[in-house]
Amino acid sequence: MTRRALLTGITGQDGSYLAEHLLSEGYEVWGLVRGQANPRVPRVRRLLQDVRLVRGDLLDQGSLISAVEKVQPDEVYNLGAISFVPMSWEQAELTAEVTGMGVLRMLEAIRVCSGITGSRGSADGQIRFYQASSSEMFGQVRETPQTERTPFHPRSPYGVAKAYGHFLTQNYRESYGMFAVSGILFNHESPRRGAEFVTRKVSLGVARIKLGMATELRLGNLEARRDWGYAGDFVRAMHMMMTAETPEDYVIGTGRTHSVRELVEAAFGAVGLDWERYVVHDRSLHRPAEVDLLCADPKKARTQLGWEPTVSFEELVAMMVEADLRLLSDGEDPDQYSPWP
Ligand code: NAP
Ligand code: G4F
Repeated sequence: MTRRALLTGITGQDGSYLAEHLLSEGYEVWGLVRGQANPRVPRVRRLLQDVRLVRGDLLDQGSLISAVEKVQPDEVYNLGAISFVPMSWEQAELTAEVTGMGVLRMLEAIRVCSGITGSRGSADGQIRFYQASSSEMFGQVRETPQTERTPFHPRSPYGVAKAYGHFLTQNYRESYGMFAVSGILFNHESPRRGAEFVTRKVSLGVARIKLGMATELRLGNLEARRDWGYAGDFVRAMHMMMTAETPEDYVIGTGRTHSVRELVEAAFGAVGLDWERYVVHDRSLHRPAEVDLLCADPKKARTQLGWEPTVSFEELVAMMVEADLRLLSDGEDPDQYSPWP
């Protein structure tokens, strides 16, 4: 029997990679799209021709119930969110509604459509649920590296909303016996990453400078450290969690950490330029509260799921810079209308 998956966040980075992966595994893939004329839908139609679309919004409970009823999925991947951390200070309430309460609405849609009314049923034959949790929940980290048992200390409204969604997913598993899992994913990037995130801002900035289209790149905190991996590797982990025998939460990351400064060095180095001649440190890009250091301990995913990342930090940076050189040379600029500095 063909398995059916419903993805929220299909127009985002992870939605596109996960859809491709699930299609390659023989799934029928459905993507939830919001809005009356969402400008990112034509890109999804171009990139993912075999994905079917269903309308709905994480802000609208009824639309999620209708989507689940229509698609009758075996698996639901909740990737939709306000995912840009600085935006979560500017629009904290919206972030709470989409990134936090959206998880409740999706879980409720599954619960209602599955007819789960009592407590602790059996997970057999139920719709399986994946929640896109985040290493931002660790925030001001209590220990390094971070594991599934590291306590949370979120530092942004986004991190707080993700922590709510994370605990709620655990709670539905414990309350209703649902097959509901959270992947605590560390930063993962690709040529499809949004231009507002630092890796893509850097790869686009380097490509513009190399092509003579810009003379400087303005960045905030160069000392922050992240565990950056490749999105294509990380979506495989999502699917592995959902097809495991038991529903459990996993930390997914490479186990290596680099500073923004090292990212910049590697990206400019990939095209033979000295970053110090072009990067301008801009204090206005610092955050009200920063997450200084993230580094995963992915041992549980390695031993229980057999998951391994395949792309190194250096390969990832080179891949992104090369892709942006090609894109800009072809006359495209994904950052053209970005509202973010
Ligand atoms: P992304 O590129 O920013 O995509 C976010 C998606 O959420 C978009 O498809 C967007 O759709 C959708 N969305 C926003 N508001 C919505 C609403 N009201 N209803 C339904 N959908 C809505 O994010 P990503 O990098 O692919 O990340 C996927 C998920 O993983 C997110 O939940 C993110 O928080 C989480 N995460 C990401 C990382 C990472 O490093 N990438 C790490 C940990 C966790 P529109 O086109 O309609 O705006
Ligand atoms: O690329 P970023 O904006 O990603 P951030 O805040 O770590 O969040 C991403 O990863 C999370 C997982 O840990 C996800 F949950 C979340 O949805 C998102 O995908 O910033 C990375 C670091 C920060 O410390 C930031 O202060 O880069 C620093 N940075 C320095 N200059 C900058 C800039 N970030 C951005 N976006 N732009 C700058 O100019």
